[in-house]
Amino acid sequence: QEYTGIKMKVQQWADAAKEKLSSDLAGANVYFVAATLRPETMYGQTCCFVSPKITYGIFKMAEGEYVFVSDRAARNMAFQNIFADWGKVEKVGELSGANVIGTVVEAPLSVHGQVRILPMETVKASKGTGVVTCVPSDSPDDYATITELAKKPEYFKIQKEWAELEIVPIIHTPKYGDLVAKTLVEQMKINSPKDAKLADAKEEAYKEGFYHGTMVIGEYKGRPVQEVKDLLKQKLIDSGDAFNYAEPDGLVMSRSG
Ligand code: ZZB
Repeated sequence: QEYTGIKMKVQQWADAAKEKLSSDLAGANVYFVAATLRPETMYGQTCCFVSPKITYGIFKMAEGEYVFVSDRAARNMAFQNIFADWGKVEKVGELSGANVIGTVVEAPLSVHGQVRILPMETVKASKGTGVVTCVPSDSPDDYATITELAKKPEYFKIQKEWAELEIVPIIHTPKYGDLVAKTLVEQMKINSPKDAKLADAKEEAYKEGFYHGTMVIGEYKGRPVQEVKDLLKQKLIDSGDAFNYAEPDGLVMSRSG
């Protein structure tokens, strides 16, 4: 699977994270790296999800530069020229997802500029980096989760307004309009982030967005998603805001996941 790793630079750590981090990391650049298949949707990021149940590591990428990802992702990254020394993983810290909720990060290309780290219970430790950027306009899972978070902020130990950033249209499709994920979640009567129908909604959103979607924002406004997906990915890579991150499929990886 070939992902784009989006670098979301920490602006302000949550208090619980600050207490646990070593002081030499305080002045360094730390990036939450979100693995995405849809770089063309980055304009619509409204938060970034981690699992409160996963323990993440902070790994050295270059001098003064660190990434916040799962251990499993770090092991993969070490063999993709993402870290300084081939095959070598240098872990400098460890934090549970629960400790970083509320952290403020930069969201490259997003109309919102900065967003919060929020909890998502359905993040899988066995896929990507364990960090998932939230695009509720085009990802049904994200729409269902952000809706739930805004409904029960006390339960999730967040501030309600962190989950209420405006959902702006990114891609128009003839079938589902400008907010594909919202439309699908409503049409399919999905009421929970754990609803099994989300798998079908995701499949449908991928297909419609890719084959029939047109950008309604950004420098490629008016152009088909199919034409601009790779251009936007390259733009993020060229600006230093992203890198390619691949992972092998199949038995070996799923066992070690
Ligand atoms: C932003 C985004 C915008 C995404 C969108 C999707 C959509 P797949 O297809 O199963 O490989 N993701 C990444 N890692 C995880 C994880 N560990 N656990 C749960 N979800 C994860 O899934 C790849 C997509 O699932 C990624 O692309 C990421 O969300 C999420 F508009 O990034 B995406 C219709 C989907 N639209």
